[in-house]
Amino acid sequence: IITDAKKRYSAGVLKYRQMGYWQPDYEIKETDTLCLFRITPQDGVDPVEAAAAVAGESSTATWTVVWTDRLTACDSYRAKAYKVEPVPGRPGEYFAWVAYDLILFEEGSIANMTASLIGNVFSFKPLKAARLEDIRIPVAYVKTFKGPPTGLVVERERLDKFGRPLLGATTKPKLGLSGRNYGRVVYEGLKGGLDFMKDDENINSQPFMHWRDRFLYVMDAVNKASAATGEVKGSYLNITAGTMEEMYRRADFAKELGSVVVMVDLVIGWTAIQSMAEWCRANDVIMHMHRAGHGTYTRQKNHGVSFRVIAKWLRLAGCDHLHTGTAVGKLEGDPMTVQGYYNVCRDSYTRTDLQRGLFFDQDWADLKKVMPVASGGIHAGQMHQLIDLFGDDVVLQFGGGTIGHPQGIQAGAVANRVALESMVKARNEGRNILEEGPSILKKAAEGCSPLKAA
Ligand code: CAP
Ligand code: MG
Repeated sequence: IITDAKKRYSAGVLKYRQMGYWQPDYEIKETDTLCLFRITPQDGVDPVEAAAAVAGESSTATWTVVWTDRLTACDSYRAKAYKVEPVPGRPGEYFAWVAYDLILFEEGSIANMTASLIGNVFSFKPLKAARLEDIRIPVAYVKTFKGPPTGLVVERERLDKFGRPLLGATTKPKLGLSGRNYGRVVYEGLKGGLDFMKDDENINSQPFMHWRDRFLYVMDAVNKASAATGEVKGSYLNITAGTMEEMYRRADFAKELGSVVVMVDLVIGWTAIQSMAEWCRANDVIMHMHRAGHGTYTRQKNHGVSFRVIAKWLRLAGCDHLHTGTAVGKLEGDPMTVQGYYNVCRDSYTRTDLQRGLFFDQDWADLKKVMPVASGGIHAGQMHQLIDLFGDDVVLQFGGGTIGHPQGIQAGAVANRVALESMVKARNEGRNILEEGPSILKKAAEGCSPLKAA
């Protein structure tokens, strides 16, 4: 069947490259959106024709020329593939660069941009596989998005916490706790020294715990822990639900209870994300983004969408915290590539850096910065590696690495806070924490039995 399908592929009346979608001498405009696709053409399909087909199908083309083309300013509306190169060390794969005119996208709409860029093209017959590796969004288009509702600078001011990473933990087990027991976990974690606790991605309003109970018990725990420690604390209340109406209802209740933060999952979709960001902007609430589902786009190296592109879209759409990977925990990730994602979240201007997977300069045009979140199988013993990799502007989140502590949840939180503060102190004294990390932790553990046990 596959062989037949390949045979049946034909560009139609004219090849895409002849229709103007291949322009190797194209002069890039400052206002163009630039995309880098990794394409794997079907056997026998010329890579340049495949690149032109991607440009065509993600902008104006269909499989044949149409009379109505002549009724538009078709030349500027066509996206232009302007460069194709083999991917080093990956036979059969090519990088294809494509430029899109500003007029092709609606202002302030990720849904519209993605309907073109990752719409039909990913199931297009001339390609075995396609991956959107990187994107340059022009300043003119960036300025049509409102970006993070709070941003990391204002978040630190509101929390009154500076000069160190923030600490968090995901309440575990993921599902099954009653409201009262759940609230107890939140209290213990925050009282022990964490800044944030967090709902898991799949906790919404199941029979064992209705969402209102979760919110009530969690906020009771947050208030008690704040009073006991004198610190601003929060717990990301997951407001993900089946409809926008229900999400707004949950967000309003979180705000009414005094929560500083709400959380949504990536799976709610781009328009829902932009709407919730709008709500957070209007209500001065931090928006935590859990990237649940991203692996379906990002994991395969030859097909899908890179996380650096998703992170760029999310910064435009507006979130304050974003799960960005750890490179050292239970989930896959290469340290250099992951650092590239952090740059996308935190830079004012992201420079091209091929080692970190960044193919374009990106001017963020003063859009607020996103606080990245490192999470997934990390623990106090990796504190030196985490601080070395990510610096201070990050939330380090230890779920199992807090709630699995042998002496209890509060002890787990104490161990993480002491490990963090001793490592930040050592770094500020100019010590090489990557080399000395384990001995710094052992020394700190002499005065802290929870850290010793951890
Ligand atoms: C972490 C976590 C997070 C993942 C998400 C989990 O728990 O709650 O959902 O970290 O991954 O369910 O696995 P642990 P990412 O701390 O106990 O591992 O941050 O990469 O999106
Ligand atoms: Mg989780």
